[in-house]
Amino acid sequence: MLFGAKKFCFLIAMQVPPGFTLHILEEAGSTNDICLALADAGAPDGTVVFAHHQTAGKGRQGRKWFSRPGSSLTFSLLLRLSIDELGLLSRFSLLGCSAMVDVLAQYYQLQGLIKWPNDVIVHGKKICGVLMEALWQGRALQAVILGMGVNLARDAYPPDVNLRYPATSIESEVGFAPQPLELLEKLLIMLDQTRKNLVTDDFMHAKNAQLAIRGEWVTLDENTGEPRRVRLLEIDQDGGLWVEAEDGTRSKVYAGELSNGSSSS
Ligand code: BT5
Repeated sequence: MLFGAKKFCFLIAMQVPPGFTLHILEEAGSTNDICLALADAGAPDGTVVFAHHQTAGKGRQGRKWFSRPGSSLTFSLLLRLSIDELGLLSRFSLLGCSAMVDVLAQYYQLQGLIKWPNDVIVHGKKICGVLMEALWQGRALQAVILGMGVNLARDAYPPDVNLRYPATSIESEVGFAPQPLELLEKLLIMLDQTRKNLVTDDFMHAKNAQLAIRGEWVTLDENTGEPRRVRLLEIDQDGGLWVEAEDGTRSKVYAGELSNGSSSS
């Protein structure tokens, strides 16, 4: 079994945009894990692993990502960073979110917003999650893996699980569900375009315009055991999030979970 993939399917039902190499799998545990293994074996920038059925999809900190064949898009993209991009690692989750927001606007007339650090929400509900992982050799960054899960149809996630944040799908929002490979093609083109702007100062200004719950009070859980109430200010050039505490002090955070107070799986 190659890299944990059960079956490789070589029927390519989409135009692969220039610069990308697409691996289509019938079934995989986690496309991120397969992409990490391909990166470790020397696969180039632009390698994409797509799975019709992802059986062990993961989020951050060991959380699960739910998906369903035909109703979800699950894929991972391998990026080898240029010298200019190397100092901007923290912008790469935003790259995935930003491309998704732009695809939602351009093709589905939906206003998506970036819920820092790695979600896209529509009408206050999560439609897409991004999982960025890095492959290191000692202190040298070898590759970045950008894994994205998108809810296409209403049944993309089980109705009976208690998610950390309310969820939605493209079908729930616009009345139809795109085909997974159709959306993948749109997203890859957008990821490629957006990546060209990643190194510019304007990138963060543009992302702040897409930031969800900006200016609002939320609960920030930084895994310290003591979640705190903060007001969301803006994302800094380095990808950190400026927040204001109830006593007016400002600080920048680099990891954490924002919620309205309730949480679960
Ligand atoms: C994420 O993590 O949202 C990142 C999800 C990335 C999934 C993709 S699929 C392709 C690639 N291969 C992988 O193995 N992963 C990536 P996080 O912010 O930690 O959120 C995880 C939480 O989202 C879970 O604990 C659930 O509460 C919730 N969740 C799970 N599935 C969901 C879904 N389909 N829609 C909305 N929320 C979901």
